[in-house]
Amino acid sequence: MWCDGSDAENQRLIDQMLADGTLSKLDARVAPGSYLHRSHPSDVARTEHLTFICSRERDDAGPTNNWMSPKDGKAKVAPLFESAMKGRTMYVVPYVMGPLGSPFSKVGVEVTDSRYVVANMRIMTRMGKPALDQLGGGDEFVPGLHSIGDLSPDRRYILHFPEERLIWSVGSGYGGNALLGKKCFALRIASTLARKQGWMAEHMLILELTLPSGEVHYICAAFPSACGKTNLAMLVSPLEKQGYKVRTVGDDIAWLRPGPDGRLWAVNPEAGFFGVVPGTGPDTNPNAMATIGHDTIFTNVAVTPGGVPWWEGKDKNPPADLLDWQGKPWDRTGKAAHPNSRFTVAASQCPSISPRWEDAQGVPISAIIFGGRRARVAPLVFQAFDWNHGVFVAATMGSETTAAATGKVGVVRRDPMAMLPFCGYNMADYFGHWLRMGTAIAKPPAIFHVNWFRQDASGQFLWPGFGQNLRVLLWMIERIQGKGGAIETPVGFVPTPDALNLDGLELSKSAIETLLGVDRDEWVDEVPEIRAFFDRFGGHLPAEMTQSLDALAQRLSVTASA
Ligand code: O2Y
Ligand code: MN
Repeated sequence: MWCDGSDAENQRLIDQMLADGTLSKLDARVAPGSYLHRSHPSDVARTEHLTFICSRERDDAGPTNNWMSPKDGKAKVAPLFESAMKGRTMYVVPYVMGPLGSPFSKVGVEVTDSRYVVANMRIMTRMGKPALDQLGGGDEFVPGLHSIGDLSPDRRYILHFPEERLIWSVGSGYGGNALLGKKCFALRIASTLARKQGWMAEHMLILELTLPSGEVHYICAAFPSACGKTNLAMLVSPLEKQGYKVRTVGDDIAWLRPGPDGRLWAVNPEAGFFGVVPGTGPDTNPNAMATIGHDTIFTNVAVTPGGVPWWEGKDKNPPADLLDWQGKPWDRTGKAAHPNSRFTVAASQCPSISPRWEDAQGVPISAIIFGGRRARVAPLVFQAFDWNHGVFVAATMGSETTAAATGKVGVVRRDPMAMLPFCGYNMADYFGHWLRMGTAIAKPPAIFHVNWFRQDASGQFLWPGFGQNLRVLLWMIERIQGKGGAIETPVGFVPTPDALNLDGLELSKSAIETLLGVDRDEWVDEVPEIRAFFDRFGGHLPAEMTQSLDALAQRLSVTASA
């Protein structure tokens, strides 16, 4: 069936899914137009260990990707597709990543045997007739073959063939594994295209910040999971009344390219949000709550028998008769909603969506933020000295694992540019691409690093919460304007305590000192860890990366003797 993306077609698919139990309708009074899907209990998240880059040379996938040769990948996985769709309908889903009509958009075609995937792709991309119209008579599209197979993790593979610009996915119907436009195309395949064509496919939110003067800045930010990316993308400005407005352009992926004005310009290739539900509440993310108040597909949340969805963090009062994410009566001990339960919703429903979110030319980027979750070491914010230093900061960014992600707490995982699972080629070559891009952008964005998760000695978070992050963004803008006060430290420029607007926050002097502190001994300990991380890349690592590390070590030792 060739999907045209129309409302009528979508309604037919939804009716079929309601009939066969793939979806259930939620209470039309509290969640109008919304549905619940329960995935197979063994198919609840992206599966990095089953995700492969199938380049001819192993070296082109690099040490951080799983690799198979294209020949081996096809020989292993083609048999899993054999007869997999027998008795099912095969849906042909043409889609556009990027605003319709934009010269920077790209077309994909996903062939799938999952109606749920079709319904999600319709929200997450510009799907159906508009995609065929955009393709016109051309043949430049990224093909993707997807079957849920038998959903067994033993017969699950997500393969990317960057040299053919091809995606194969079998054995999963979930999120990043199955909605091929998202991580598979817009990051892994797109990153290889971008490298060849001189642009960048990045795992970044895009936000718009308007100042009382009317001056508008666009900021990209890359964080590993569980660092508040969606919350920052949809931040409610605590200073809205004073004229500081925040709007959302994208929450997950940015395609960036140098513009004719020498700046870096970004488009959000996606049309929707596939966000984590638990933790989303009226206090943490009111914009997300309003966005998902209607016409939303929920996957793996809890629900009352009457169809009211619920998840941890929605409110403090779980309904008495709740069914957990697997549809069993909730025993009130474990999690009611799966920790990776998701909402799929059109970006156009977001109250904070920017009027320019579908601008065909994109938006000009003033700053790029990288961040991680560190109890110590990284200060609240610092600015890189220049582009190349920013690339080093991004390439070495680390985040402490949370129990949900790995089962181990507090282990530092290096996740360069938050792209570790999403870079479609050798990550060291990717650092090289970033460095080259610096020479192609006459007016590069300033680069910053943030850490909202710094703790005091007793393990309490020092920063009062995501809602206050605007204060840090405003310091960045002042730096860009050549104003914000800063001191030079071995790791970068850190705000002087009076340069941050902390009015109204009850932060003690010592808390501010710790938040902005750069502890030499802690950073000295980072150096060999970063060196060991870099060693993994062997001869592919650009010399600039080791030079930046040596320079950091040098600045730290100068500080020591000073
Ligand atoms: O588990 C999944 O399949 C979803 S992963 C995901 C979804 C939306 C945005 N980002 C991510 C991610 O893993 O970075
Ligand atoms: Mn993501």
